[in-house]
Amino acid sequence: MVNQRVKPILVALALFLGLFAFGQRANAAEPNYVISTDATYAPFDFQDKNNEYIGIDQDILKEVAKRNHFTYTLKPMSFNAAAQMVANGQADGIIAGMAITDERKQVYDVSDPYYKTGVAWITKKGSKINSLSELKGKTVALKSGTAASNYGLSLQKKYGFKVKYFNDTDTMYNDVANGNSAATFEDMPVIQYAIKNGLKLEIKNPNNPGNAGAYGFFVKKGQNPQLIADFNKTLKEMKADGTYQKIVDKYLKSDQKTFTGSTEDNKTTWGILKSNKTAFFNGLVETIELTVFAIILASLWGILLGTMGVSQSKFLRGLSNTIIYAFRGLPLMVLAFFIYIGLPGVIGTKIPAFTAGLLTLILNEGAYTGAFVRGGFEAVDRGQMEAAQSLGLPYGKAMSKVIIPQGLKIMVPSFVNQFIITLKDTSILSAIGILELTQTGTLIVARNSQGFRVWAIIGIMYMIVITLLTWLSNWLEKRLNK
Ligand code: ASN
Repeated sequence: MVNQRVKPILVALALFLGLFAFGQRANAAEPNYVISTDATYAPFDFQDKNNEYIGIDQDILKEVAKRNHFTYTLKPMSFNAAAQMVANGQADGIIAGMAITDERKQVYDVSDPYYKTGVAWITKKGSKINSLSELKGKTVALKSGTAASNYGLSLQKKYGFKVKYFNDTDTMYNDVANGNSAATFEDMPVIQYAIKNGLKLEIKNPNNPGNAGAYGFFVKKGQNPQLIADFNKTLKEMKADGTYQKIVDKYLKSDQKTFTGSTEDNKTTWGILKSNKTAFFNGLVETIELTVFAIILASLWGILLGTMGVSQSKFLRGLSNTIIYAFRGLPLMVLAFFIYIGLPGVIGTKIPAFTAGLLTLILNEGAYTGAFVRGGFEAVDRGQMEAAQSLGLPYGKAMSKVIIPQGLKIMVPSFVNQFIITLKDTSILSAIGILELTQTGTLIVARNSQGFRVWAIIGIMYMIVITLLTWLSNWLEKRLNK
């Protein structure tokens, strides 16, 4: 598994260096479809207590795949990123409680509608705000990229509220429930389900949803017509043979806890740890894998950049400076989105999330490493190089025998620092749906609403890994300084 993941990194690095011929060979077609989804959108898309994706959407999709003999890889992430993945060709289709709108029809092809929706406006339970005009000057929480948020925005001028964006529905709900935002806009079936399951919010327009419409399954325009045809055919069959109704009833006629586990499991820290042990463990492994690969590859890349930065060639120095300047200047998340969501649309090759995340870390951390490696070499006394050369050592030998060993010693504390930063930076990659520790935490909180306990557990897990990493680095440092 690891090999398969690392190989595309090398290919992607080659792509970045302009060796496009390399990239073409890696362009093997996926044997199955890639379908993106919203990571937390109950009752349509959410995780059960065994971390399996379930919900009305997921059950329909499973049935479509089964009846049409295809397999698929599911990519759960924020809705906004999930939709962009399809628009950019990173995913073949999206099922995410996604409303059919005219704007979306310009970018996507869409299936027949499969579920009725409309936009609700929502406040905290018992809030005295009863009309939209009372929102003047107050803050409204919206979820990036959604139809409900566009609807909210269309009312903003008229009612004079401020807006604040979230990436997922649960965090947005919490912001209103905690009283930070005065209201929010979200789809009627989604908020109704959450309230039924105990969320302390209130719908202000229960009988009068905005932009009434329906959900559909989307693919990129002009691509995968077969997938749409399969979906429509199966949807019709399922409506006729009762499967569709069974799926809907399964979720709407029972409590969310039936799927996500008892409150007992979720109430105590021990219960949370026990009932989510596999998820925590897998998240931890993913974080460690990302960190280890990133540390090794970014260090190698950084040492190369730093060495280029002190070389005799003006061209290599310029190149090193430019690369360091560019990748140090880019925020990590922008780089991750660029590689994962932007690049595939241009090069026509899907990049797995892990590969994209690792490449992001290598480029970003490598640039920082390059900068301190260059500085470390420069810090070695100039006289050392002159002395080595006057003793007859050629430049290369003088570098490898005299300058590099001394420079490396100077750099050791910076390396240790960079390793720890790399570990912490892996959490940003949760934005592209990598199921590392932070994303694991987000999904568990979405299920049990125990933010304090879950984030405390996740925080402690990071601290343990950071402590181990620091010990290891200190040990290495001592050995190097002997
Ligand atoms: N209901 C949203 C939309 O149609 C999608 C979502 O939030 N999962 O834009």
